[in-house]
Amino acid sequence: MTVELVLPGADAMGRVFLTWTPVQARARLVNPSGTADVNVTLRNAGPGGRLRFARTRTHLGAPTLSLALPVSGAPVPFFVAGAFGRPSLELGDAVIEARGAGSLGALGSKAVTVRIRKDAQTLSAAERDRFLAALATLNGGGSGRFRDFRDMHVMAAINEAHGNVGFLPWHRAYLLDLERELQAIDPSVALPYWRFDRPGPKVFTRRFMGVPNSAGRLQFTAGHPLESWRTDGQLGIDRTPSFAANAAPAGLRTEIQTIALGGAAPNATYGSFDTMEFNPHGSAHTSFILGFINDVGTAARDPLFFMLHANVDRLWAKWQWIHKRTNPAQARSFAAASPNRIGHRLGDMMWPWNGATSPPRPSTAPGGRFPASTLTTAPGLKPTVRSMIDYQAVGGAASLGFAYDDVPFEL
Ligand SMILES: [Cu+2]
Repeated sequence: MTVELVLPGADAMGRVFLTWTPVQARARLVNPSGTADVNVTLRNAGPGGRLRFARTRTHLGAPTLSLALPVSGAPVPFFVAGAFGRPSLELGDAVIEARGAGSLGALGSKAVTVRIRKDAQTLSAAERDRFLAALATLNGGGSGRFRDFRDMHVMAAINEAHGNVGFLPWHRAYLLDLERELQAIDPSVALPYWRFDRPGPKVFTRRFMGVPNSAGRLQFTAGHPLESWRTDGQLGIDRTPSFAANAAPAGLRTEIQTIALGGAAPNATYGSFDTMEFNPHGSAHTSFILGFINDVGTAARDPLFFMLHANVDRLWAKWQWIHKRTNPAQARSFAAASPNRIGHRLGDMMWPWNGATSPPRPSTAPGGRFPASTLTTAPGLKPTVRSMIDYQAVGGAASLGFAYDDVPFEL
């Protein structure tokens, strides 16, 4: 007699990835012995990531859950989510075990991965190196698919993504597109974020994001995956911080100050919060003396740009959680585009994923449609601004399949 545990969203190799958002799974008896129902307890048995279980869709799951499994083999539904604060370090290091009473012992298990975007400063060496290797593969020495991401973030596209209310949703989609490409290379990878209001002594090293030489060209340890990084036909990355290695950039709003931009509860408003596009976001971009990252037209040549934007997105996510601003139908969760610009209104499909190439859109749409994920049906091939708002599916639709290490799922 065994217990089969089935979770949704398995990839072609049967691997399952979770975030903090609960998903409905099911357990059932296979080849039951005897004629009575069997009581089992679901529990954590993995060495790394931790899980929470519940009978209903809630953020209040518990580390164990008792289920009575019918002898008929009928499946019993339950909910499972990553346990906030305990993400995976390695693929499949979170294990659900179904245990019967007494001598029955373990009757079934399922390994899953709690895949979460983490503070780059806290990554294990293995996590850091897998991220760098996946980035380098995507770049392919200048001839890989990274070129599309470079081409999406150019001056010709500035109005699609900047200077208006769609700034945060557009960059959320852009990061998720990149993250899905990285995960197609190595499914253990989640995009790390650079917490630019704090020192990053483990980030600005030759092992991770590089240290500039006197000409402002980044230097890495020998054999580092980014040694072969090439964009726009040019080998290497130009970036010289204006801040000391053990300090944060000066003049940036802290996380608390950034979140306060939206105003106080209960009236906190997206239309005020999104002024964070200038400080801290813009200020973080210009906290380098020399660097691709200083300028909209060249920023995407620098891998750090994506970690900078992951932090911008995390700040939005945190503001959304603190003020419960995840419902796009609620006025304070978003704001009217001003000026009324296409691509920035809730129902607008975003370039380049919509393929639009006639004015006022740019004349090219690099990268094609938005990549699918086995994890979730969202956001679809042509994401709208609206589809980026409830990324954790607090409202119950499909999540976007990512989460941050310090922003829980809460109903
Ligand atoms: Cu941008």
